[in-house]
Amino acid sequence: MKKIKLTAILLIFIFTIATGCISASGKTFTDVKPDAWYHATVGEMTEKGILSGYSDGSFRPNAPITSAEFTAILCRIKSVQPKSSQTGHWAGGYMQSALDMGWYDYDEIPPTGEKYDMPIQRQLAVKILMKALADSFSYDYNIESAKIKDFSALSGRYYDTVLPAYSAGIVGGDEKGNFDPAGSLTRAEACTVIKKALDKYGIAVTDTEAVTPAETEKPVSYETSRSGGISANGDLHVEGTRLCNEKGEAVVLKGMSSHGIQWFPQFITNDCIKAVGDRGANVMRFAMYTEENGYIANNSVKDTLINAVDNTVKNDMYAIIDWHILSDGDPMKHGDEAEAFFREMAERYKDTKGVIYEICNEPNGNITWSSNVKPYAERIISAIRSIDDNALILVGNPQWCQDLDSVVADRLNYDNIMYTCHFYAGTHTQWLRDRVSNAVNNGIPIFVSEWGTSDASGNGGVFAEETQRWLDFMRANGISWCNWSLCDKNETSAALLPGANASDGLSDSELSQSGKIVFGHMQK
Ligand code: IDC
Repeated sequence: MKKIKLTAILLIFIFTIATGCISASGKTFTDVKPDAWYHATVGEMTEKGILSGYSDGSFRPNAPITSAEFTAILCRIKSVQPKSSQTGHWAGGYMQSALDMGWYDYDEIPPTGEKYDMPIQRQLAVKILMKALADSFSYDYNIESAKIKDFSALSGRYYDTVLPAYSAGIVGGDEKGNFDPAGSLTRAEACTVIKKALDKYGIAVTDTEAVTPAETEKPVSYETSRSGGISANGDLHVEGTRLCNEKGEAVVLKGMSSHGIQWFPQFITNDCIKAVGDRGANVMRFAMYTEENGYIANNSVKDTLINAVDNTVKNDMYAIIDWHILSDGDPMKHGDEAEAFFREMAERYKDTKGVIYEICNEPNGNITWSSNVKPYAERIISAIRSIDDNALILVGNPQWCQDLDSVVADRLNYDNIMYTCHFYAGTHTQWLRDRVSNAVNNGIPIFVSEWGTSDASGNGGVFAEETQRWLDFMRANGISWCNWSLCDKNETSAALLPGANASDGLSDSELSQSGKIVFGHMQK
């Protein structure tokens, strides 16, 4: 009985793979189903090489297209040559050419490059599309404007391109008749409007080089600037025991650690990260558990992590990628997986400022620094550094990051390394602060990448007095920190009360007792 059931499930699964994902052209994308409205168009556009899918086999039809992607596609269709550009951005040359040809104006996408990777507004996309491809701009104002239910939202500077596009049937509204001029354009919608314009103006695309997501996946650039953020400090490095910015000035990072991202992805959305930044944090740490249904059993948490890191950088905050070993405390256990993972992350973020690697959360159990953690660290650090030679890397140590004495006795032979100390105020007191002082006095740079106001279980307390001693100590020593944890779990270390909703910011009434203390110290 069991066998039959399993076979049936397997058959359904194989059937879905075989039929569910093939686009009209024969290109396969895991997320473009035959019954999707954009199925044929995406197939045709990718077959023609106008744009392509992602290396993981997806097309991400509902993801917004950026200014750089959309403009570069049209440049390539028109065989426009890229001009020289100072931005260092992959599409900088195309953006300059398009600007010079008047496809868009200086203020719409400033040539500094900082907005190239932001989603393009629909009204601007249609303007660029029409300037690039249209041979006629005729329209009747009364007829076309009446078609657009939210016409009042359309900026006047786009009338002479959006209204002709309506007239030519290249764009239409949504089911309610709205155009949503300031909204973003999805990749599937971009395919559709480009195809309609090509058909309408009889443009044959023969030899286009596709805009590949490999070009567009990196680097991420920030959209907001915060004091203490990446735009102010740039890439960080270590001088002596201090963390320093690009100018060599000492900096301190303060912020939140996520809880396990396999359990609480709702608190690492863009809105939530922004809310944390708006409360004064300049760093976010993402705890990607290896065990407990984390990365080893469920690789897809990596996508959640990447999304969160990208959003953190866009919010002008530093991002720590935490390989969160815990219930299995020997970092060597998943050394192969760790190395492959960190190589991938380093490739992805080598040109992005502000990404920090924490290679083993908390080694623990029957292991030692010199025989387990140090060799693991040497392996992972050299892998990351072979790709990004100045990446800032945080390294854990045995006894849940309290065995600093072993580090003092046998430190790693690399620059730009910080060693982590983790404390929970109800469990770890003056004796651990003494170890930190001893380490610092011996030239060991310390980063408190995780600490809690509770006891070591994540619950109990809040231990406000001991927390205050630790905060004063870290402040006096210029030690950077991340607090455990940004979630609404019913445990005292959680910064948010059960049911908190971060999509509209974080109000005082949503902060737990711990959250109030922690956020109260972000800017001090
Ligand atoms: C705790 C969480 C708790 C979860 C447990 C096991 O707060 O909800 O059930 O992990 O996954 C650490 C770890 C961190 C712990 C935290 C509190 O890095 O994962 O989170 N802690 O126990 N080290 C010391 C304490």
